[in-house]
Amino acid sequence: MVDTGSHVVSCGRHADWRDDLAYLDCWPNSLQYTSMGAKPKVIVTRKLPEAVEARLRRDYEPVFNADDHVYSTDELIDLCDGAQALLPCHSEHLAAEVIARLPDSVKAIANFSVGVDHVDLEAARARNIIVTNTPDVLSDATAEIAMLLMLGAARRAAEGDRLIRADQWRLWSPAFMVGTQITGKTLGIIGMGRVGQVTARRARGFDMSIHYHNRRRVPAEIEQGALYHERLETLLGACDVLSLHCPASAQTRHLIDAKRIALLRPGAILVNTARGALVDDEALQEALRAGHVAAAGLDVFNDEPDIHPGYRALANTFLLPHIGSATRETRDAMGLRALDNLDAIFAGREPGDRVA
Ligand code: 8YV
Repeated sequence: MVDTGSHVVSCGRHADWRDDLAYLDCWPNSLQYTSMGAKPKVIVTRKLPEAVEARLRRDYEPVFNADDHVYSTDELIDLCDGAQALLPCHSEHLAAEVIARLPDSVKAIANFSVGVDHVDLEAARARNIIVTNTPDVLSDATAEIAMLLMLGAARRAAEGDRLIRADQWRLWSPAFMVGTQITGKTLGIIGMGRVGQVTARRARGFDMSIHYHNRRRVPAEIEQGALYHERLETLLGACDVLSLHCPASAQTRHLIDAKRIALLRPGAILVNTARGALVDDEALQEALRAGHVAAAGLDVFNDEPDIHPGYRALANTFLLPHIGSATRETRDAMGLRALDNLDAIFAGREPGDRVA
């Protein structure tokens, strides 16, 4: 055990989780600064909540991003010179080429996000860089947005709002702004992870029956009576509303394509709070134009914020700018969770949310 002041690090060869990474070989060098009493230097790529920045100032040597712009790769690499960790958001694309250019001093990437599709985990593993995420703490906030999207899309909320703002509301009639009721309908969930489970719970409050597709069937206490579809295809034909909650990866890219959209019930509603990459934009827009998909509620997009312009032209889309986790409570919790992970790493412990 090496006592490095505030940071205590185990150097024994028995230090299990680091063995497979040959982590100890580079660890002592990286800790010279702590044994001299210096705090680890952390590059914080975006503006974080005050409580999170205060803790960073107290326990680390943070380098903040004064105007909150998105760093170019060159800027990021230059900033990382002499840094021990990076605290990025999903706005930073840490592709293999970027990770390959990080200085050797960088030992950890503590993400301010649950999704890690913006980080090449293989490349990080190859360089013995530990990567963490922030699960759990954003499930409630994201499930709230899933419900908002469901209701907003089904009840034409954005259309109604636009009409009033444009001072074009002239009449009421029984045929005016008629939407789809979600109460009592069937909700299909793709990805019964943390956010999917909370969304299912909230939807039950609207008497919705829950069907789901997941890599594996979840235990009965999580299912709460939800019907498991081993094949995605059978789920598609069974639901009135489809909500996406699975991670983006090479395997799930354009999971919702023209062929699968055709399997949805006519008049189905699609909701996406996960990642834009799950959806083939052209195919969804075609189905929205044809009315096969009655409406879509989207919080995430391909290439955001430069989203496919076709969505703006469609009246039956309810669009939000990736605000799934954007509550004060959740953003604080995400930042503090990222710091818990960093604290563990710099104390030589296994971080709670390690993904690489
Ligand atoms: C966050 C998200 O706002 O955590 C995620 O994966 O998609 C979000 O809701 C975002 O990632 C912050 O970096």
